[in-house]
Amino acid sequence: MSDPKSKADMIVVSNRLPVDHDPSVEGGWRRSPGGLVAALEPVLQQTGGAWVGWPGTAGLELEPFELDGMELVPVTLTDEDVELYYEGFSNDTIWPLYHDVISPPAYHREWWEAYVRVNERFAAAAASVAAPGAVVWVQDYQLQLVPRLLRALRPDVVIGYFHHIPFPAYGLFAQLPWRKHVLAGLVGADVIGFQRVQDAGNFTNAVRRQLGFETKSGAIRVVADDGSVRTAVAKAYPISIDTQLYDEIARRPEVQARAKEIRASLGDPQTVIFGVDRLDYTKGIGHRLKAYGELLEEGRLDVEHVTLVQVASPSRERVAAYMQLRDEIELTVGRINGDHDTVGHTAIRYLHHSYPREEMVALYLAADVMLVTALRDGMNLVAKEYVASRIDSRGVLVLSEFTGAADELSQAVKVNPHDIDGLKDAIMAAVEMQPAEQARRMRGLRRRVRDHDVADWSRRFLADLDAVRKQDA
Ligand code: GDG
Repeated sequence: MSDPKSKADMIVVSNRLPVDHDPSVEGGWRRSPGGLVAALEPVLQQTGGAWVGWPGTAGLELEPFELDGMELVPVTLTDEDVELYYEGFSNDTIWPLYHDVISPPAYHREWWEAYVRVNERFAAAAASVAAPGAVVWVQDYQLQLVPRLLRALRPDVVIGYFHHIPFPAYGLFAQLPWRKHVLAGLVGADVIGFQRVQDAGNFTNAVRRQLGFETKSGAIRVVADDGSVRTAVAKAYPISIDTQLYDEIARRPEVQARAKEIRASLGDPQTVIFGVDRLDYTKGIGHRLKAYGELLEEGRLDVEHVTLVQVASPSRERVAAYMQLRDEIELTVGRINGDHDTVGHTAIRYLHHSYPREEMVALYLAADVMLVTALRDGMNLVAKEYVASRIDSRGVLVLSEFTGAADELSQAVKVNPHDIDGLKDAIMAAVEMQPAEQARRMRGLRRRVRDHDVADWSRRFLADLDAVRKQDA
């Protein structure tokens, strides 16, 4: 990669750029949707900042370029990097380990070597674009080594890191053969952000036990190889959504009309239950189907009056655990539908697709009950999007206590998805909840997502980084 034209004072580093290379669309770039982009784009545009990331196509070598007031700095990944660093170490080692080993993590030395190599490449790209004293914000578990590598290259910059997924309890984290390297990578940052207080606690505990550093209420005394000492801070910054945008989309007449159309196309059942997740074993889709299937079996729910719509968006389709999960889910859906469908009514409308955001909001508006039954989830934005879309203050959110969102969304119907009987009772309580009670809970939930949106999240994180910068200066 050649040196970018100009240096930036604010830089975001993430596995993916906020745009995907796609020669079939005009201009050659398709914007990735999502909260992170929505939150950070205005900040980068104001500061003339840069975004370092992979453009989403293996082998693509591109010079840095400008898009909508941001400098985009593409990092090249070969086919082999994608297989070993991304699908391998990131998604088949770290992802299952950090989600409480719901699926067994695989530990392969050549995956780790690729992870180190690619993290070095990201750190070098960030170092080349950073102005003196710049603020660099690294995102997520694919890049845990970047803070330390970047600090070695550029001791002048202020480094933040945000971890979007859970940080596991010590007894699980300790399995990782490269645990010391990963922790040393992360404490290279000045501020290390987590979704939940519990994640930050698990992290500082691991740092104490593996690196021997003293920690006190989130402040970590980091001792470098040369004996010099600095302080890093580990703290919770629960991420959120662009609440205003969901509210606005839900008010559009065409979206409300579409919600009615969806219900009609399902045969206008009394109750529409809805789930939407990436097809991932962390999301508890199988547990949800089991509970729903038993309720139909026992006659507590009747297929003439209720339908479950399950959107499972395709995800990580080249990783073996995901292929197996898809087979299991589709077998279960087929069985339940085979047992309970009538000619006019279906028990589960299963959709293995991705939909535009407007369609998602229409589905949120069409859903009387929203099921979020993750076995482990950093935050879970679907829960917040459902609440933000319910401008009518109706609908019931059933929410797993193992999501970050459960810390904030206290008026949801909380469940332990491992407890199938408890989950069944929670679904029934949601189906039978009176409108007044729905409204009371939904108003409280809406207040929370209105007052804490994604802009508030990035403001809080960046304010803490700015305080470090001022201190250094
Ligand atoms: C990770 C952490 C944390 C899904 N299907 C479609 C679609 N989506 C959108 C949802 C939501 C997003 O994808 C999924 O976000 P989640 O938070 O629910 O889950 P992860 O993808 O696992 O995200 C998670 C998050 O990072 C942020 O820090 O909350 O814990 O695992 O926005 O709406 N969007 C569209 N069509 C789909 O079919 N348009």
